[in-house]
Amino acid sequence: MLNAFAQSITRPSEIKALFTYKFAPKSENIRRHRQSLTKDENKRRCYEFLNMTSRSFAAVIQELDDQLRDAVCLFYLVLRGLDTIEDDMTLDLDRKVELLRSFDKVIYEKGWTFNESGPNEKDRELLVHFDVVIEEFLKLNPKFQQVIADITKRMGNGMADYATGEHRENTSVATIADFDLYCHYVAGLVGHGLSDLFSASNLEAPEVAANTELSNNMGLFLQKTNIIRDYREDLEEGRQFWPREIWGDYADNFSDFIKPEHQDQARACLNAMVLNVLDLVPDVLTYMQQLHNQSVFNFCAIPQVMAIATLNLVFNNMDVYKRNVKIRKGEAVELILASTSMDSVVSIFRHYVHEISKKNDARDPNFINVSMAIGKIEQWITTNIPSSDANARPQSSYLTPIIICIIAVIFLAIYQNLQ
Ligand code: IN0
Repeated sequence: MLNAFAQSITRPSEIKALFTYKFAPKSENIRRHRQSLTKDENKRRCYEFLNMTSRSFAAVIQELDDQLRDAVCLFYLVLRGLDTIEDDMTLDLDRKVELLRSFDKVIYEKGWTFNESGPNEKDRELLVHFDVVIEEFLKLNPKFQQVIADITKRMGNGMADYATGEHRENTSVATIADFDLYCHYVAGLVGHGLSDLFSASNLEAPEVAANTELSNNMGLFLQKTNIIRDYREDLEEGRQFWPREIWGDYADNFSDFIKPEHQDQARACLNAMVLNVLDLVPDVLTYMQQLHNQSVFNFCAIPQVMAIATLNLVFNNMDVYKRNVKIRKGEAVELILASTSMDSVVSIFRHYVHEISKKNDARDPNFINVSMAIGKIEQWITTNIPSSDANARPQSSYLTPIIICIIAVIFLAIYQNLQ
């Protein structure tokens, strides 16, 4: 925490946010939730696993209203289990594929545990004690179980198809269509599942689940931003998720981008990848605009504003090819505290898109396309957010001179009368 303060020492608003976040009184939702955990050991262990897998996001899940909290917690843990098997490069391919294609059955198998994960798999413990998760899953309302099982089946089979290279030539994702399909399997389907859970809980309207394209693009926006951010980490682990149809225009080999002699091409390729993600922003904003429940809105908005902040951070940033870049903790906390209304989420997106446009260099081969993508976002905002004009061009911008003229005229008149 201390180095979070150090990182944000020159940014008072982030320091203020870090204090507020640390010492803010816990919400009624969290208090009631914590109360219920004292009486349910097995459920308490599930939320312990959740906190283990992702501290900051776990807090957002626990802020969800009672009708939805447990279903989303277990959905998250089941997906983390599937992810841990997919990511495990030590597992024998046939064993991995068999597990991925049957995981939607595994979650109904009381007592099932798995201790074949590689020793350095981050969430290995989750699978070693997966019987705890299954026990809680089986207590869920069947309508929630059905949604989670359906998504687990489609994602497990999608991951298995990719693991067996059906959509790949050797190790890389070839076309942009492949790239979209892979991101659909590992993140788009999460959007489908969450929208189904939101509607099944009656906290959101059935339309939210009906519009699967929007739900899908909520996931793609997060996944594609992560894939750009994690270039170096993935390269070191022999993984390539950037589509050749994009990077092939800038280099012969995917690893060329870390070589000094390929810097200009590397920069242009990075910005081309960001362009591919910017096109998803209008759908992301349209999805969030349809949400009515405050806890669901916060749950959906926080990862999205983190992603647009990260997209701005990676745009034109050659550090991406050297190391894993991350937004400051202070910046992240400020975003969490600000993502509670559509107006503030829109002004956050507008801020970071504006930052990107300031870095968009006319010598960059993607300059025009990036400008157009930014134009489309600006257009979506002025068309869909009536008040947006308010905070677009501060009223004062053209009113002030008028008011000053009027005051001057009045003074002149008074002065002449006094003469
Ligand atoms: C998520 C998503 C998530 C949240 C809300 C609405 C969504 C709609 C569609 C798709 C995904 C949605 O959010 C988490 C956020 C998260 O875990 N962030 C990490 C940081 C990080 O970079 O990993 C954190 O520690 O804060 C997310 O990234 N994913 C996810 C997984 C399961 C569920 Cl239920 C919701 C992972 C992924 C791959 C993007 C789907």
